[in-house]
Amino acid sequence: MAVEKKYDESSIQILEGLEAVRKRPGMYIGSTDLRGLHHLVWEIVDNAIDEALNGYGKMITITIEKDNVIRVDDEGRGMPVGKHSSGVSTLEVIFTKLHAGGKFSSEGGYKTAGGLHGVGASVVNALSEWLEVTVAYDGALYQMTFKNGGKKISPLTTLGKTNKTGSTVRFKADKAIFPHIDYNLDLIQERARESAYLLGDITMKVIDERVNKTEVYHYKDGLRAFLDYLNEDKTVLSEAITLSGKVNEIGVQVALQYTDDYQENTYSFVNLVRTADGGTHEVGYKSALTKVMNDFARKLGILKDKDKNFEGADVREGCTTIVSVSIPENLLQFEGQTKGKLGTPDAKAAVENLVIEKMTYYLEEHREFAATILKKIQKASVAREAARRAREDARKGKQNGKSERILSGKLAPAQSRDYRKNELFLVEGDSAGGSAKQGRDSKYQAILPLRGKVLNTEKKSIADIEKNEELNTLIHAIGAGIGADFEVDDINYGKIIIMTDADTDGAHIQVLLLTFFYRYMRSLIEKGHVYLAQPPLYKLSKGKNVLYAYDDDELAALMAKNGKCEIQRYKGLGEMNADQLWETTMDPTKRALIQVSLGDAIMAQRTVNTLMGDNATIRRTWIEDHVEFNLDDDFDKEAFNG
Ligand code: 28G
Repeated sequence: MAVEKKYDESSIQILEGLEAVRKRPGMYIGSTDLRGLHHLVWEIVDNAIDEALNGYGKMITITIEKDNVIRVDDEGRGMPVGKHSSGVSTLEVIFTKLHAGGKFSSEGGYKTAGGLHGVGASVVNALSEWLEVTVAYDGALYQMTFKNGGKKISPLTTLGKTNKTGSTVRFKADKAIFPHIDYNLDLIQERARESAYLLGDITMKVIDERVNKTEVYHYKDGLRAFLDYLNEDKTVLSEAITLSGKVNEIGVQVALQYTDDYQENTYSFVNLVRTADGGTHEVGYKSALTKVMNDFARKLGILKDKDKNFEGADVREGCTTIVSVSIPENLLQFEGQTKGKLGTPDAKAAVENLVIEKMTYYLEEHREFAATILKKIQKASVAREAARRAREDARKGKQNGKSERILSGKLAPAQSRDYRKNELFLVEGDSAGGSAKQGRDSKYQAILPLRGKVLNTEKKSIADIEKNEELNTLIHAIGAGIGADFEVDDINYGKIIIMTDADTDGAHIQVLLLTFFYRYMRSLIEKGHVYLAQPPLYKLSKGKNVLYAYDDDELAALMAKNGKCEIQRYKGLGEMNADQLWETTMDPTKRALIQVSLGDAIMAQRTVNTLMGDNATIRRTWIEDHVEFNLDDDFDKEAFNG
């Protein structure tokens, strides 16, 4: 009797645990927006990867089923179905007890950093409308199901016999928790592809049953293949260099390759998970490369005694790098709001020592490569110095009225001097710009119409950018410098709002502007100052009453509610008069802005590289895959590229 009572208590405790997750989902998965929604997928996939890394199962399949149900299959040993010490099955513990799922350090395998908080399967269960786990283990197929945030609805049932082993998890995210449930295939494919590159001989398969698409990712060449993929639309200047080794307890893998781009691209990973905000491993790599290149430049006489060292940015111009480290769980430390930054101090030393040693050796062995790359670095250094002098002049210009001259006739400024309340609207086209100027709240809202196409900053040097009239105006309007000299504290506007038509051209302008901000004013995005305006797609009129719909779902809902009305589809902002534009898109009390995250900007920049890179085949494939939303406005790359 006493024993039974104990089981009761423990099961009550378990349910309370999951209740806590439902009360404060943000504590466990960061947020309940699309990022948080996808976090559910990563949690389950990470467990499957752990099992594969322990040596069981070579294939992991992620399926997006028709009604946004996620299914993950692995070919591992199968989650244990036997009794746990608490009396219930281990399977039940994994899915109902906080922190019990997922990261099983006791097996001594390679542990994934597990995304944000690494809390695993039970959190996914807690945030699901229903979840079903099926295990093939020891000749039999077992199943257990849960609903309403992790309440068990069936005990462990045996479905039949099998000669396989493995686990399958299917779940439907709870709409009471996630306001918008729509999985992003690109994002899931991207993550699966990254994992496959980093894992080497494990296959990741992604199936989207909503659109009948299947992709299989398998790369036996690992990081080298990853680098090929990252640089596939660029012109490379060197072969791929791979460096790897183990320093103390930390495994380090680095792959780098120079291209003729002006941008640097560094991708870092800790235990297979992308560290979007870098951290100590990235710092170690960067300082090592700068040191090695400077030392070698002096050795070859490219830098003389009197010359200053090259800066890190010069050394990395055009260089694509992957830094991947594996760190034992007891040394893992993450920092930052989204825990995307590695804090482990030993990781810096490990990467730094390894790169200094192996890269020096590489340069010694490849003198010709060394000389070519060092000349390129020198050119970058000279150009950067020139741009810096020009910027300093521009800064002085701010005092002597140069900015005012650049902006006059283009910017309709706000009256207020309070940058926190001020908003800068970047508006596509002169006619919409005119309506925006008339309709705005001129106390706090400034309007900058964008006339021509926006320059593709991925392919331009900083000097080219400052010569471009459109971007130069934008730089002066924001008033906080550019590039390494950008000072987010000096901005003239708390919100920079991109307002374009809801068509392909508008999307392209957004993508180009976000790329510019990402490359040259990154902290503007990081600090949350960049937004996208959301103009309505439809106007519904019924007599004197006017309603607006912002997407097709909303249109359908409004039509169902209001019966017969007259419907106008807006082709662009220019079709709205000043009052309508204010009312639907600019009025702070009514509008719905989208705040741009760093992840959005990275996606934008990736899109620009695909659409405007050097490789036409990739571009064609991308357009075929993505440009189905607007077949009527055809995509003109040349016109767009300006
Ligand atoms: C399908 C989607 C996600 C998993 C396994 C396999 C085992 C396991 C998972 O054990 C509990 C704790 C330490 C042993 C381990 C099976 C040993 C023997 C496993 C997954 C028990 C966790 N047989 N496969 N967990 N350990 N796949 N896929 O989650 O003592 S989780």
